[in-house]
Amino acid sequence: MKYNHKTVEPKWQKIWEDKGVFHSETNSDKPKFYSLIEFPYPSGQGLHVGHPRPYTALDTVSRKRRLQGYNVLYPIGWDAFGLPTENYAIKNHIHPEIVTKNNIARFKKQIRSLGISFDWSREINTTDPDYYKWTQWIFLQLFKHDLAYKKEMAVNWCTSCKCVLANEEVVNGVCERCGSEVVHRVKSQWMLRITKYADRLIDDLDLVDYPERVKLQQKNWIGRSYGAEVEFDTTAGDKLVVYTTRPDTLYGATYMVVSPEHPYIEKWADQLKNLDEIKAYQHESAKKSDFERTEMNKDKTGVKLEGVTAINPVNGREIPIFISDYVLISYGTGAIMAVPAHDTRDWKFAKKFNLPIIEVVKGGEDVQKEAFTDCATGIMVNSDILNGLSVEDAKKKIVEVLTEKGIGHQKVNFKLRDWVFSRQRYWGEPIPIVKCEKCGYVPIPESELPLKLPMVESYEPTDTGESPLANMTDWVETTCPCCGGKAYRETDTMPQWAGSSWYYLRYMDPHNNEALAAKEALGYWHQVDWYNGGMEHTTLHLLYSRFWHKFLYDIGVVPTKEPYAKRTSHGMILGANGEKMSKSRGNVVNPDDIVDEYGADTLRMYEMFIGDFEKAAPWSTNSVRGCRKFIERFWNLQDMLIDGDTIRPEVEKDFHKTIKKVGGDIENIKFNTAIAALMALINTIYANGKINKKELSVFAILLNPFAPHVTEEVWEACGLGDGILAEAQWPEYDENKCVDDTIEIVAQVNGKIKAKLNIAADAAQEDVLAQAKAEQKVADAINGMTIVKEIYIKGRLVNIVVKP
Ligand code: ANZ
Ligand code: ZN
Repeated sequence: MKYNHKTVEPKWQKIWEDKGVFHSETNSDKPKFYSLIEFPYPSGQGLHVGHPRPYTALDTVSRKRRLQGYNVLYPIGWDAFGLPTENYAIKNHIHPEIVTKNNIARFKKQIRSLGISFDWSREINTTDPDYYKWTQWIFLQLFKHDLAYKKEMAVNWCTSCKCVLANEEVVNGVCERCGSEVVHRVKSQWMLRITKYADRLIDDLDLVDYPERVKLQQKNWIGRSYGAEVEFDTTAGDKLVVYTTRPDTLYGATYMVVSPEHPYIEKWADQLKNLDEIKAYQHESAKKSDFERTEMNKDKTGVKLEGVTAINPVNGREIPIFISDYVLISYGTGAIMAVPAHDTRDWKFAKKFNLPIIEVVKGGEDVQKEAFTDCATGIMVNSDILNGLSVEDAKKKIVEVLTEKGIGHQKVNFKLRDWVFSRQRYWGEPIPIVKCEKCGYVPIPESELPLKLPMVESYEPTDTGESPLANMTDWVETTCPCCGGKAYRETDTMPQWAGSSWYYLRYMDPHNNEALAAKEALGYWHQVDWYNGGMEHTTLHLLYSRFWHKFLYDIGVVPTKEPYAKRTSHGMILGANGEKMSKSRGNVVNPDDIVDEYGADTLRMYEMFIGDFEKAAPWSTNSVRGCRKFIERFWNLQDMLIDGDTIRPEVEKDFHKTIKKVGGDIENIKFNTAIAALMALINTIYANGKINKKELSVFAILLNPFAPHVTEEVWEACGLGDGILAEAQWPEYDENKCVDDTIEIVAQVNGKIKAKLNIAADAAQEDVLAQAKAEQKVADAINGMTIVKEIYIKGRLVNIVVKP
């Protein structure tokens, strides 16, 4: 009988649903396992083939863990507020609520067709008032703890979305979402004090299992730096304070730079002889993004202040002050001491403006030719009391001296800024605050939550920068909960990141009306055990949700310091040409078509087989067919079936090795090599010509996490066990039966035998080479030489060709 996925797949999806096999219980004798994928944004385009990659990956893990006896929570929901829906709604004159509903229905149908083992009874939707009631509640707690505040400030304004953006949403100077120009605008904004958590957001990375690259990106984004603030006297009388990470280089400071926005320019206006030139420069730099301004390789520009100079406090020398756009007002003190000998930007600036370059750390390049920036080596020179010290010691000493004199002190700075939390758009959570003329900003009582988004006629953004809600006088005008006087509702809404900052908690207890989740549920599920998501969220959602979680921990709502115990990150799926899939490139693959033609199991297998899970991979329809063929080969095992309730000796080793390999690889996100092992095992079985019931049951269980439908069908058709496969037990392996057959080979360097190696008969070339190089005699022979070639003749020898 030919395998027909069109009847088999819907059949099993229905059985799983009817039996509720993927429902997770809050409380169970089994160990718990909470696996999470980043919930989708239900866009108008529907699912693309990138979505199933992470879903299938954690589905594979979740299904395996269930077979291993875990109580697994693997939930899904919709992150549905936000701009794309709103923009679509405006264009097509359909209310965003209806657009959202339709998009969700489509996504849901598509996701269901993939046979992912989500617990649909816990489905959530961030635009549901029963959900955003708790988003608003968390905001109120932040407000009460002085972590939400309103501030007039220069913000990033997307000229196309007509909306402010958080720093994290500005990528390479343009809007992360639409790619349009981002300019600065002064606006009154709601802000969240994420900076208060900066230290803990770095330090607590020690508590979690994240890929090193994710930790590093977060650390760099938060940007903790240790340095000092130093005061310079000026001829204008005011003291100019700088932030420096290299106070040791103070004797080499030959000029100073203030940011074009520095308040002293205004203050010193009367004394500045070239004010017009300075003003013109300020005007030019206002047009540039911070990204442009701080680019390393950009030509350095600036204007010298005529009429005011500064005094270097350690040697009394008079030094000039410049304004230049490479110094930002938003960091440190907005002013620097410039040390051209040891800072590359200062060096370039000094060369251009012909300023003295004084070496104060010896041990590297000629500082007239290039800045010497290394601070791990090098000895202080030309620095009076610091001469002869290492950089580290010099830093300590100079800070001591400056502190004693009262003109400097140690200082820790962060790159991280507070989170701009309001958006001038309609399709978001209303901010539950009113403004009263008498009482100021007043939170609405918790009993009035959710504060529902009112229906409006027009939700077009306005050029004035106000949210469409501002036009709804009836809704805006209200009474003050505090004094009963006249008050106005906040008309800005929350950013798209709000609902996703805590959604993983709601899954623990999604229908609770009394709390965001019951204490018992929070206590039982504790934290997410394994979270997979995109690298693009490392400094956005991942950082924001860690911040909210820490706050909820501080106020006693959640029991853990960190939301996610473990994080993994998938690579993107690219078009067949290796470029990003997009409509304009015409290389988009629709998963529905693949499911229709080859089946969900094939799509799933392919998504897991496509390559290293953490790396981007181009789509290949040929390999899709290869996966379908493998599924048919599995299906056809039924034709070779014989009786037998133990694994036969001739295939025993292959089975045990595969059980070990597949289980280990799934846990280590090496899905592709797990599948390769299953492919190898099926070849062995075909070569053997037979498979008995026990063997087929083991094979079916191992394949089940990847291809759940076809394995259930074979399980049932061949009567491989009681009940359905989803309720079976993951097989155990015997370590003794996994030992490889070993063989002896020789290791040569330039054709001369250096050692004998015992290697696994089927060891991969790279492993054999590594083993050879680990031999002392081989290592000695190649030490200091250049490797020209590495040869492995399978089962016989390794030869490493080297030359001096
Ligand atoms: C003197 C110096 C000498 C510096 C030297 C570096 C090397 P991080 O690590 O990023 O904190 N800086 C300070 N405030 C700045 C601003 N608002 N805009 C642009 N640059 C600023 O770097 C701190 C260093 O960046 C500071 O240390 C300062 O230059 C510069 F051999 O001071 B340094
Ligand atoms: Zn009031």
